[in-house]
Amino acid sequence: MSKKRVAVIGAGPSGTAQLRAFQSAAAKGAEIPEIVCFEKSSDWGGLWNYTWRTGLDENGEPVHCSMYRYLWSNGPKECLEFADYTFDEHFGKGIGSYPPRAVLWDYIKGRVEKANVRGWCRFESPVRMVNFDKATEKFTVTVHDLKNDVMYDEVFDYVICASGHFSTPNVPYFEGLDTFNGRVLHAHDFRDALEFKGKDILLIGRSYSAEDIGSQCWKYGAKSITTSYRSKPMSFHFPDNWEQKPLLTKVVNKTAYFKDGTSKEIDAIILCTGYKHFFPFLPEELRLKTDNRLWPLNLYKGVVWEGNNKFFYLGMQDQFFTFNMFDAQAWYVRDVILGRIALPDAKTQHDYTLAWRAREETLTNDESMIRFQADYVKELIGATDYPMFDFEGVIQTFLVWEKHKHENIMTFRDHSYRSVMTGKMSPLHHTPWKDALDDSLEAYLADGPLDQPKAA
Ligand code: FAD
Ligand code: NA7
Repeated sequence: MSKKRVAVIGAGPSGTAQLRAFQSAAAKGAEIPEIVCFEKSSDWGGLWNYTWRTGLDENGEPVHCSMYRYLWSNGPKECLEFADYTFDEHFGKGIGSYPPRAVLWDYIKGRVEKANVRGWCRFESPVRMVNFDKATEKFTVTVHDLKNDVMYDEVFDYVICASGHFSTPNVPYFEGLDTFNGRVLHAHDFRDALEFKGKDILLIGRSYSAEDIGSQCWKYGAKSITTSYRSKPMSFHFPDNWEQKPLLTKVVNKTAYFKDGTSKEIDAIILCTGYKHFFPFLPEELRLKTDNRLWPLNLYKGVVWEGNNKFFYLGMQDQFFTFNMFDAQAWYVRDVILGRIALPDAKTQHDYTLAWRAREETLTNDESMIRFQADYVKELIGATDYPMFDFEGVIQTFLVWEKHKHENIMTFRDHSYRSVMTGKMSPLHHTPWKDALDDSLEAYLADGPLDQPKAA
């Protein structure tokens, strides 16, 4: 009998977790299917694979990357650590708790390089469509080989969608934007905070992007930062040149007007208004439709598409847990495909997701949300051979992270935490975050501060 075939769409942290999950089963002697991972860009790492490009890429594809220069981890690395590949193993020494993007990208790549699974990936190969044939119970995946500009179809038994959901911007309209005499962009297209040095900037939104892009711009010398919220203000103590306003109502020339009747002169507007789950390569019956939340519906165990149990999604939830949650999901999906986990009937699946949704709707604060996601990840790990870890330890680290952010949003990254995987305390980084202008891997891993490039 010919080998079963599995298609993975996307080689970001979720897709590469899936590759590692299958490889680890094979390393323990299991018979595994043939795995093909289609990745639209030319390298793996997903959002962590930075590009200076915005708009369309070198192949005319929408740029996937939403990350920017100088991005440092926004949570402690001890909360996202892989349980089967620690930071200490990768770097050969302890490193600080909030590494810059390049350092985390290196870590993500290190595990799959060690697993030797790059040969399973086809790069510059966006998936254009997936169709399921009810008669044969197989998927036809249509792929665009960008290097040779050839479209082709291949047949698979299972498809795993790991294409991410922080790439297609949600871009609301505000009156006057079309005649605003300054720069308007979405967070997705933000790249270099130095562009806003000396400028008065307005950010719309109150979540991670607004908080972090505002902080970047503050660090690199913006004159003032104004954040404008729809629901409620952020609860941090911001520096004196950062103020919070209710929602923008309109812009006239360079004046922004807010719901409370106040106004402010501004040079640039950055829409930190989140992202859309967007799957233009999927037919209606396989397409997940959700906003950014902890419990999207129609996914049994958060991963199995209830409408077709041979189709899976990874990483579609809003995220406190990231890399190790993607691992838990990937290991679970692997074990469904390997027949190690039997799925219940459709009603039981749906009742299960509704029960989690009901609990999700009772969550009132960050701690309850973190505990919710921790319970979910723990449940998945409990069903597989992914190494179980100390969840209460990670939850406590998240809570101290929150406390540090509330003490001072500009210094929280100067703290360090203990790894629940190794039991070791991470060292303090050699330079306070606000003074570390060089975000390179070399600068971060050096034993002391390197000569810093002058911010232009
Ligand atoms: P992605 O990283 O988005 O990867 C998806 C991959 O799928 C990409 O490589 C893409 O090219 C590919 N793809 C998409 N469509 C197709 C297609 N049709 N065919 C083939 N390939 C396709 N998390 C943290 O833990 N810490 C942080 O500090 C942090 N900071 C963040 C900052 C920003 C600005 C953003 C946007 C997110 C941040 N995140 C952070 C969360 C982030 O979502 C995860 O860390 C992680 O990147 C999600 O992995 P993923 O593989 O699910 O998706
Ligand atoms: P999020 O966390 O999904 O937040 C989106 C924000 O955008 C949130 O504050 C929303 O306000 C706001 N929003 C959305 N639509 C509007 C409109 N129409 N008007 C005003 N404000 C709006 O996205 P982020 O980009 O911040 O974070 C995504 C990931 O990037 C995250 O995982 C980080 O790790 C990095 P609301 O709060 O609903 O009032």
